[in-house]
Amino acid sequence: MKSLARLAFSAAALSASLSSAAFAGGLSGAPAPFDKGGVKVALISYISAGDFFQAYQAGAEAQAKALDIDLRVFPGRQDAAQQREQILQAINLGVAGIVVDHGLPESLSDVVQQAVDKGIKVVAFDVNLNNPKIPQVEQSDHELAELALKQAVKDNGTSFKAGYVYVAGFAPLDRRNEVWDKFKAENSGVTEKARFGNVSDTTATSTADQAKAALTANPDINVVFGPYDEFARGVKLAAGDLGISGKLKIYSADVSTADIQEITEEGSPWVATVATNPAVVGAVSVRAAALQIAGQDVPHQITVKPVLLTQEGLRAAGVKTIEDLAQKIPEFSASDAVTANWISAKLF
Ligand code: SR1
Repeated sequence: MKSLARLAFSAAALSASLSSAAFAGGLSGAPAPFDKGGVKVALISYISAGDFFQAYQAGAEAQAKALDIDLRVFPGRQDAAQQREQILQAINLGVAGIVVDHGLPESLSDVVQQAVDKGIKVVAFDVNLNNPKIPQVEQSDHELAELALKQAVKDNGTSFKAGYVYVAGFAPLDRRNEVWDKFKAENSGVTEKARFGNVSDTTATSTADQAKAALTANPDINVVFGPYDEFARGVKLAAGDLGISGKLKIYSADVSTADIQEITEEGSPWVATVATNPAVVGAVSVRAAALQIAGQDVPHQITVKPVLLTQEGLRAAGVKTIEDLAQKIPEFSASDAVTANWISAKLF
């Protein structure tokens, strides 16, 4: 309930701040078809549960509203067959653009090719569709993992016993995993004692169950690298239940208002995360579709850079919410990726 209220508030705030750019019947001074308005775009997600994906959707909706786009949101339920079906439904709806948010490339490539062949402009966020006509949006996952691990070394030195949370097959997690593999190869004092993880509609609680077993079997683990906020939440929950929060340090990816509360609370083992504002990433994805629909150039690789957020830094700056971050860190209020003079990209 609390998180629903928070989401509603964020979405309303985003929409309110953007709505002045659009008016019924299109955008003044925009290229066709945005001068007439009502351009249909589909947002087709593989995962909808969790703070990251809800905020990403809220940002996409806010940017769509500012562009007078009729955004059709297809909720993801980690179901590859359903996501394929939704892409076919979007094609039949006559959308001008499709944003594909996560998913399994092997079950998507032929249907997205059908969309491209029909002239529909497709954008991929965190799913490798390997198609020269489809721009790829990502959060610079290599840099994200490097920043988190650099902080882990700063705090713990180059010798520690690690727990690692990973599920293969998700593009951002696979890219972060490449950095973890390299990091271990370069730091012989770091031992991966346990690997676990789960991605589902209950990622945090399922990961907590696995973390409990892993931490109990390996009481010498003192660092956990869990580069997804739902993973970090699960490990923190397990550490609390086992009474070992004081001897563990968790390094993650992503941030939300709820995450900030968990990171900064007294005695929290979650000491750092590296993150973008997911609402900004959602807005960038919609802009990439809009620019293509308007016939304007879009780079093939679109990156929204993440920022290191430490427990110490958040506490010292008195940061309590994502809105606080947006006030203090320019990258959290807007990205200059894929903008144009007819697009309002300022979110907060
Ligand atoms: C299951 S993949 C989860 C990741 O997707 C997005 O890239 C977020 O950063 C999250 O960590």
